[in-house]
Amino acid sequence: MKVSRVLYAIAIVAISLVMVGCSQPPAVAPDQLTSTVPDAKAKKSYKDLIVGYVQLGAESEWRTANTDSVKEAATQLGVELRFSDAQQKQENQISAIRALIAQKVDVIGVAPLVETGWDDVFKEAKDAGIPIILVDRRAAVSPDLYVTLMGSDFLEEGRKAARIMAQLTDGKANIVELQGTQGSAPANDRFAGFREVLKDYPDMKIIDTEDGNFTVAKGKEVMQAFLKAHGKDITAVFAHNDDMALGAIKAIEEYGLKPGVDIKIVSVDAARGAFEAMIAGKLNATVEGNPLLGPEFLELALKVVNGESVPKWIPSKESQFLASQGADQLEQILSTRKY
Ligand code: GYE
Repeated sequence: MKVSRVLYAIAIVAISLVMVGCSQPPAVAPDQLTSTVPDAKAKKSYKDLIVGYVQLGAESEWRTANTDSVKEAATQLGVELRFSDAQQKQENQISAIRALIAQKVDVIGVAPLVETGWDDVFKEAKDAGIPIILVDRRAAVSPDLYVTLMGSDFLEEGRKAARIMAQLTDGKANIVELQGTQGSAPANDRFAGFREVLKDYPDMKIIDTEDGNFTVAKGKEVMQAFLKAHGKDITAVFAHNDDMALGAIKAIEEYGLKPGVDIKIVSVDAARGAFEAMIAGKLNATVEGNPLLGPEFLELALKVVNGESVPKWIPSKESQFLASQGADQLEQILSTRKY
């Protein structure tokens, strides 16, 4: 039959192709493959990467979410991560970077505590051929001392907070400000961005401002001092992060006033504690800052180590949340969030 003859022919061709495949040597022996392409340096994969991450501390919910994100991403991708926590001390960050240089890691991620004071140690990394990736916070160094910065637009966060505050107070407020760690990029920029917008609102006045170091404890302590000095004159609080706002909420309650009602409060980060406070009506709004940078940081690290070009700044995509959205909606949003 014609069909069986065709099938027979196909089978013969297939068998002979397989036999040719088995008996023929490969066109190029495996060990010759690289030498035929003279300057093709073997690309690294995640499994070959050794990455240092010089975290600045564990001062806030945002920070611990950032740490978890980097650690989880490293485990998932099989990257060897050398992590250190500097406990909010720049000298600890500097010695951690030096140790990583000595260990000859492939790349170092740094979340700089403050903006200044990095030139020497970043230069040491550069001289050792180890790229620096700035994660989250900026450092005031010459652009050739780091490959890229990934993180938020802190200036815009300050502006957003001021616009929300203007709406909440109809453009009339006596504001006290809880600043983040003195000299840090987010504190410097949130301070400046907030004031930039306030120029358009002559009846919104900053009556006091103090460093609250981005922590609940310091936020509470500074707010207590503000209340002692200004009492009921205070109508609004701008906290550079949620943790300080949570501390301020406690101080206001202890003082006998209603946070979120008697005193309007706007903060930055949009971490879990802030959502809970908004749902309870004690915080009026939070501007989002995304700490979940781990996967993208490691993707960048791999690209950089493999010589691929990357943008000098990779801004985070961020939103804002208001207590006026209502508890139901906020609860629903919170259930989808990791931090
Ligand atoms: O807002 C704060 C943290 O650098 C964006 O640091 C980060 C800030 C964040 O301590 O909660």
